[in-house]
Amino acid sequence: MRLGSNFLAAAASLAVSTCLLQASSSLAIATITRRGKYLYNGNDRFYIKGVAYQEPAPVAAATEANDANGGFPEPDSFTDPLALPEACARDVANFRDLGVNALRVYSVNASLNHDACMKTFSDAGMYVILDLALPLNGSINRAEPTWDVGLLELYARTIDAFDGYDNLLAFGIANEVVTQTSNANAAPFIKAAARDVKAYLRSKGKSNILVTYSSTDGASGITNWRDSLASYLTCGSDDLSVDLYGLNSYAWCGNSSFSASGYDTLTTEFGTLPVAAYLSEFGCVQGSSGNTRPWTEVSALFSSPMTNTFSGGVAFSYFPQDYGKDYGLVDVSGNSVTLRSDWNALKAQYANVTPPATAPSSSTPNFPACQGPTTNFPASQNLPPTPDPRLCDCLRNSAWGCLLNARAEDSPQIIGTLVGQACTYLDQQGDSCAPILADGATGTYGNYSFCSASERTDWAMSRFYEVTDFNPQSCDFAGNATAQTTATSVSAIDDAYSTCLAQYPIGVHTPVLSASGSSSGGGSSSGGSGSSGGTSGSNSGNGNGNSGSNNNSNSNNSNSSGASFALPTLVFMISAFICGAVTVIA
Ligand SMILES: *[C@@H]1O[C@H](CO)[C@@H](O)[C@H](O)[C@H]1NC(C)=O
Ligand SMILES: *[C@@H]1O[C@H](CO)[C@@H](O)[C@H](O)[C@H]1NC(C)=O
Ligand SMILES: *[C@@H]1O[C@H](CO)[C@@H](O)[C@H](O)[C@H]1NC(C)=O
Ligand SMILES: *[C@@H]1O[C@H](CO)[C@@H](O)[C@H](O)[C@H]1NC(C)=O
Ligand SMILES: *[C@@H]1O[C@H](CO)[C@@H](O)[C@H](O)[C@H]1NC(C)=O
Ligand SMILES: *[C@@H]1O[C@H](CO)[C@@H](O)[C@H](O)[C@H]1NC(C)=O
Ligand SMILES: CC(=O)N[C@H]1CO[C@H](CO)[C@@H](O)[C@@H]1O
Repeated sequence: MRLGSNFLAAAASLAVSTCLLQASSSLAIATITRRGKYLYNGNDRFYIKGVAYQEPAPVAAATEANDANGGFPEPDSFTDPLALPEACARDVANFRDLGVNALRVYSVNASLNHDACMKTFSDAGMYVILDLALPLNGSINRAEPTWDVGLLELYARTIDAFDGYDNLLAFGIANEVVTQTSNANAAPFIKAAARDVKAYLRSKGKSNILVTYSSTDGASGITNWRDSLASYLTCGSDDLSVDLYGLNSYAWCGNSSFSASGYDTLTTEFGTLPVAAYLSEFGCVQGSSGNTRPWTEVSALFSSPMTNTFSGGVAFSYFPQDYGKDYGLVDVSGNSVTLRSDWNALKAQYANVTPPATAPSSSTPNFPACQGPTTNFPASQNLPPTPDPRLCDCLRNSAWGCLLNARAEDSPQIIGTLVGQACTYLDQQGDSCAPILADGATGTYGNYSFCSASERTDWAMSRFYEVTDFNPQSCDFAGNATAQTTATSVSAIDDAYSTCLAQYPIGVHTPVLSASGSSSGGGSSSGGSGSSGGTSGSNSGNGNGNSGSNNNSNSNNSNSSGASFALPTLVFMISAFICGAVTVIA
C-alpha cells in the first residue's frame, strides 16, 4: 500500500474509504505519475502494455433510434471481473506469460469485494485502468446526455471502493460516448465529469490516480470530430482536462504499416495534446476471428515516432466474444482457458519492444486555450455545473409538491413516459421544462437538469401541479404520483426554492454526496417536452464492446473512464494499512 505525499492533506472527504486490511509482504507496486505528455515510473517513462479484461455480456437488441444516434450494439448487463478471485488467480499466470503490465476493465460493481483480485494483480506488477460507467443508465447517454447526481454518486461509490488500491492507475469517465458530429453535444458533460472526478480525487488526497476518457476512432484532421474531441477534453487547464487520452483504434489491420494504417497522421495530430495518450483498445480483426492477428502494430506503437505521442496501449481482448467479430485471445470452457494462436503473436511482439526510457524533450506543454464550437464539433465551451445531490434532496423535501411513488421511481420506463407527459402538459399551459433540460450545444443548463431522472420528473409533475392551482387531479399521473403536504402554496414553494438555492448554490465545486450516499435514482429520462420513453445511457461499448448500453430508447451510447494526474511520488511502503485512516484524517 502506498501513501502519496498528498495523502495527509486529504480534505474533508465525506466518502468512506475502502479498507484494505491485508498486510502485504511483497514489494509495493510503483506509483505511476504524469508529467506533461508522458507517464513516469520514477524518472523513467512508463508505457501501458495492456490487455482488456472483461467477459462480454450478451448484447441488447438495437433500436432504430439508437442506430440513428451513432451507437453500437452494447450489452445491458455485466460480470465484474475483479470480484472473481479464482478467475483472477487463474488468469494472472496468463497475463504474466503475455508480458502485460496493465488490464483495462470496463464495469465493476462497487458493492462487491475486490481485495483479492486487486492484490493478485498488484503482486504481479499489473495496474488496472477502470471505467466508472455501467451499462444502461450508468453512463452518459449520447442521445440525451446529462451529467447528473445519479452518475456522480455511481462514479463516487466506485472511486471510494477502488482508490485505496496501489495498482489503480486510472479511472475512466466514459467510453466512446461521442461517435459523430451529431452527438458532439455530449462532450460538455464528459468534460464536466472529468472536472468533477478530478476534484473528488483531489479532495480525497488521490490526485495521483489518472482520469481518462476513451474515444472511438474517426477520420483524421481538424475538420473531423476525432481530433476536435481530443482537443476539447484536454484544453483549458489541468483541472478541466483528462490526464490520459485514450483512443480505441482498429486502423492497423494485419501486416499494415505506420503510414498505411494512418498511424503516422494520428501520431502527428495527437502530438499536440498536452497530456498523455494511449491506444485504449487496439487489435483489428479481419474476417470473423482474431486468430490470425500478427499484432505488428505493437512494434510501431512502442517505438519512435509513435512514442513521442503515445504511452502504449491495450490489446483487445482477453475474453472471446460470441457476437460480431471475435476479438478474443483465449477460449474459455468452464474454468479452463485455452490460448489461441494469436496469443503467441502478441506475446512475441510485446516481448520485443524497447521503448525509449526518456522523453524526447523535457518541456511540459501548457494547456492550450479552448476553441470552438465549430461546425464539425458543435460542443459548447460552457460546461454544466457540478451535480449537487443536496440541492435536489432539499427541493424534493420542501419545494416539490407532487412526487413519484416508489414503484414508479424504480422504473426508468415509467419515469421516461411521465416526464414526457408532464412536459407536454406544461407546454400546453404556456410553461416549459427548461429548468430540467440541459443542452451541450448551446451550453444551456437548467437549474435542476443535474438532478436524477426521477427528480427531474418530480420537478415537472410538481410544476404542473403548481400551475394548475394544486388541482388534485394534476398530481395523479395514473396513480404514479402523490401530492405532498408541504409545498402547497406558491409562496411556500418560492420560499423553499430561495432557501435551497441559497444553501446549495449552483456552480462548480468539489462534489459532495448526499447524506444517504445514494441519490434517489431513476433511469435517465427523456426530459424533452412531449417526448416520451425514458431511458438512459449505456456504456462502454466499443464497436466490439464490452460494456453496456441501453435498450429502451434512443441511445447508441457509451461510457468510459477517467483519471487524474500524477504527483512526483513519495512512496512509503507500509505493511498494513489501517482501515479508516482516511476517514479519521478527514
Ligand atoms: C430490448 O429491445 C428489444 C426490442 O425492442 C426487446 O425484444 C428486448 O427484450 C429488449 N431487451 C431488454 C433487456 O429490455
Ligand atoms: C451489485 O451487487 C449487489 C450484491 O450482489 C447486487 O445486489 C446489485 O444488484 C449489483 N449491482 C449491479 C449494478 O449489478
Ligand atoms: C503477416 O506477415 C507474416 C510474415 O510475412 C505472414 O506469415 C502472415 O500470414 C501475415 N499475416 C497477415 C494477416 O497478412
Ligand atoms: C404509471 O405510468 C405508466 C406509464 O405511463 C402506466 O403504464 C401505469 O399504468 C401508471 N400507473 C401505475 C399505477 O403504474
Ligand atoms: C437558477 O438558480 C440561480 C441561483 O443559483 C438563480 O439565481 C436563478 O434565478 C435560477 N433560475 C431559475 C430559472 O430558476
Ligand atoms: C438507474 O435507474 C435505476 C432505476 O430507476 C435507479 O435506481 C438508479 O439509481 C439509476 N442509476 C443511475 C446511475 O442514475
Ligand atoms: C445499435 C447500433 O449500432 N446502432 C448504430 C449506431 O450508429 C452507427 C453509425 O450511425 C450505426 O452504424 C450503428 O448501426
